[in-house]
Amino acid sequence: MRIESITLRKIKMRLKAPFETSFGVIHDRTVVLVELVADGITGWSEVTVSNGPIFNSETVGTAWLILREFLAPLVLGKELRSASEVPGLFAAIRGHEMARAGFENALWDVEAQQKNLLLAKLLGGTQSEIKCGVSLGVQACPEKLLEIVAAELRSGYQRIKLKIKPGKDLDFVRAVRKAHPDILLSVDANSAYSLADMEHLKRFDEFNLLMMEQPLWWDDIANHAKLQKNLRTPICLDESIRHVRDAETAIELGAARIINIKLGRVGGHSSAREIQGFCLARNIPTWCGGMLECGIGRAHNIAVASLPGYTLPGDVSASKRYWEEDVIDPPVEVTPHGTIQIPGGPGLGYHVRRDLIDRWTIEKETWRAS
Ligand code: OSB
Ligand code: MG
Repeated sequence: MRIESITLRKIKMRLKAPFETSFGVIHDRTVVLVELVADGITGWSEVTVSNGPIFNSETVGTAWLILREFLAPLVLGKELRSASEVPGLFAAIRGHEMARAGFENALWDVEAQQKNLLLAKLLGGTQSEIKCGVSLGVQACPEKLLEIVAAELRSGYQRIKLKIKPGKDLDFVRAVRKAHPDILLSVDANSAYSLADMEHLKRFDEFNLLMMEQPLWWDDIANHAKLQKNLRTPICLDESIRHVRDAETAIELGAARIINIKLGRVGGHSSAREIQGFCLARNIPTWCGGMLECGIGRAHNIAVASLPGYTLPGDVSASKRYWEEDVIDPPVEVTPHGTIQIPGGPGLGYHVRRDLIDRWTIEKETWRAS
């Protein structure tokens, strides 16, 4: 595959409802999209950065800069046999996983189309449908949260994850557990606690949670190991896992019993596959996380979650939970039993709606191979 051109754009998309986490409230997303052309075939991907450095250190602005100044020159005009060669081209670049994933993942879409294969199949996917859960933002009061939980369970979702933060935690989780004694229930703190909160965090053990996601510092693995020794609830790491070596450290130290794999956070499909393979070999359950993606990122996530070892319901859910209108056709839909069917091929398996993307584009830049 010869990489002929790359177009980067920003599109503005407003969420149907604001999403509150311990790091703040998100009302809309500036979605960075990559459109990459190789051998006349167009591949798409989404750069899953937030507007500010609130989840990890990347932002819309840093991703754009790194993609333009450092990554684009390394791929433009290059002749590659497979998208799996992209991480090698980027080997000298430190960090900026979400930016790197942007180019690599778009090339995976091209490669799948060129081989007339569904991306899920090209990556080694074996499941015909994936299990879906929902991630619910922090709510004003437990009563409001209970209403939302009931509605999501009626839609069929197989696991409920509650965002928590100090002051909005035990009472909310207790109310949901009391109303639904048997559901798969988890919490995600997005690094809102410290080791000084050990006694407080131990109180979550009474709720029989599937997991507690990233309670401590975003960039810390060792202290999660100290916490896990004192908790019955399994810890799942999200923010702290950037590559397979982090997953290895976490598992060897006993810092996590479950790993959340996010395609952008780990730098793309090759890295996600390494982590998946590593966890599978060690019987560590994994699941696919989400970053409030538009349809393009969502389609990539669906492909990822079809691989072996993604045994727990993930955060990949229906387009209509986030957007009035999505940039893919059909939008992502969830079955009444809480799954997403893996689409037919080739490539992402969804049609990309360029008309909508063009209409919503607020900034665009194209680079061509000389
Ligand atoms: O920690 O998983 C997270 C959204 C934005 C940033 C971080 C996280 C999340 C979610 C939502 O939990 C997942 C989704 O519905 O896409
Ligand atoms: Mg998380």
